[in-house]
Amino acid sequence: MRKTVLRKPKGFNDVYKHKPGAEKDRTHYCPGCGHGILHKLIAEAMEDLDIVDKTILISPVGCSVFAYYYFDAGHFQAAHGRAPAIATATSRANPDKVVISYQGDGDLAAIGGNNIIQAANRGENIAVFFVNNAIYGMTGGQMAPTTLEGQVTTTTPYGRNVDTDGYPMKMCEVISQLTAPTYVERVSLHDAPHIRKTRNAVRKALLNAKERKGFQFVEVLSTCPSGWKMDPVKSMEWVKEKMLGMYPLGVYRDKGEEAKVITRPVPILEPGTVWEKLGISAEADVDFPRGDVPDEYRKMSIRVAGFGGQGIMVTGQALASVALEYGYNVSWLPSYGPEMRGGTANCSVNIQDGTIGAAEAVKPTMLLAMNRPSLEKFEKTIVAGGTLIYNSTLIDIEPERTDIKVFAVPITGIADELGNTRVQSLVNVGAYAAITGMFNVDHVIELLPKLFKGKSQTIIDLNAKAVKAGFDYVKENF
Ligand SMILES: Cc1ncc(C[n+]2csc(CCOP(=O)(O)OP(=O)(O)O)c2C)c(N)n1
Repeated sequence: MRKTVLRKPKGFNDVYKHKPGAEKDRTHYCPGCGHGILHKLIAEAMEDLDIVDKTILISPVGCSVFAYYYFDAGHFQAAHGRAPAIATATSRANPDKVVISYQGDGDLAAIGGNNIIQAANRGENIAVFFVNNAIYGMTGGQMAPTTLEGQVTTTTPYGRNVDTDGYPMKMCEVISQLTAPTYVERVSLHDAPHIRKTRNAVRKALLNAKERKGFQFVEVLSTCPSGWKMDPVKSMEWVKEKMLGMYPLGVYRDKGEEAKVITRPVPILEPGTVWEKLGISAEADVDFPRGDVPDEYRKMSIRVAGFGGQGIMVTGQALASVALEYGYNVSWLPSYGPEMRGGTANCSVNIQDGTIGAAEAVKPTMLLAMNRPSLEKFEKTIVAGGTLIYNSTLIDIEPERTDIKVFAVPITGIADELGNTRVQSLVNVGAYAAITGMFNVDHVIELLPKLFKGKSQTIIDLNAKAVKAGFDYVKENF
């Protein structure tokens, strides 16, 4: 006797545990939304094509931003419209993987319009699922490039006027003008027979992607009952009655048997290859022997924060540059507030022996807080057992955490005593060297001409004093 087993396809997680309130075994999509249907078709195909362990999904900005809650795949979340660029890098660096770029019409055809065209034109080995619901769903129903003529949205309250707003954009037609794409089809989710056709298109695109047969583009006409302000049944009818006329279904490109397997050299970012070609030496110029660094300071993820003009970025660059000379892997990532001067600024620095995963110090092992707002903002992010260095000249409150090591160093005061507030950065480096044991203070001073290349000897000497003063303060007081 045949037995029907109802279960989730293996391409989905059993429990959506990344989702807040994970015990609720359902998605965040509105009733009648097409995203859920397409998700299911993709998840089933992943299982049937045996690519669950090979799939990396790039989720966009839009209602499907949380696609990573559901799929049992690798994930990247891209900035708005940038999924094709992230997918390109992911696919090129991982030629054995199946890379999916999942995008809405605002994401793909508006802000990401150029991204998708360039990726298509390069014939990247990616499968793009383009959900065309003729509206910006997530942000409350604004006009999208695909909005129909006359369609009322929150930004076209009198209906889309093609004279002022342009014409609905037909992405399958646009993409299929290019030479490289392998497979381009438009399908729809408005009833069961068309969902079956969509199922086939999804499978074809993923099979081609699995075989590395270039660029796959499936446009899926979909519903947005919330954005369209219609019930789900009416929404299905609306797709059929209104959208199909503007967006004819069918295959726009299928290279079929002629589709070639596309292989590209995998970029290798090893010292001596790309570095050499770029004329950058990956080797440290000065070979500094490392001192005894306690275990807790061997894998540093540092947030340096303060206001603009406090030498925040220079501190971070100096820490990273000195560490490089000791043969550590380093990264430096600046983050500026929107203001030009006097605004907040912070940077993340990683200093480690192993591979650096994320450049941003989301949970730093050390915070160097130069002003009060920075302390208030970032103190809670320090990992338990981590270290806080704060500028006690300007910060007049006590840190709250009791599970971290705290060093109150009057950084601005020390710099002022040397006659120039601007040397705070190197006071920081000196204090850092004393606390962590990671740098020898003489080595740091030896490196100053390189760090301040082109600057006068007076400036170099002043910064040497700053390093020493920061170092000595910590050694004498802690
Ligand atoms: C750089 C940037 N600009 C604008 C936004 C606001 N925003 C979020 S989602 C969205 C539109 C999404 O629409 P669509 O791609 O059609 O996806 P849907 O929500 O309909 O699935 C916009 C404009 C943003 N998050 N980032």
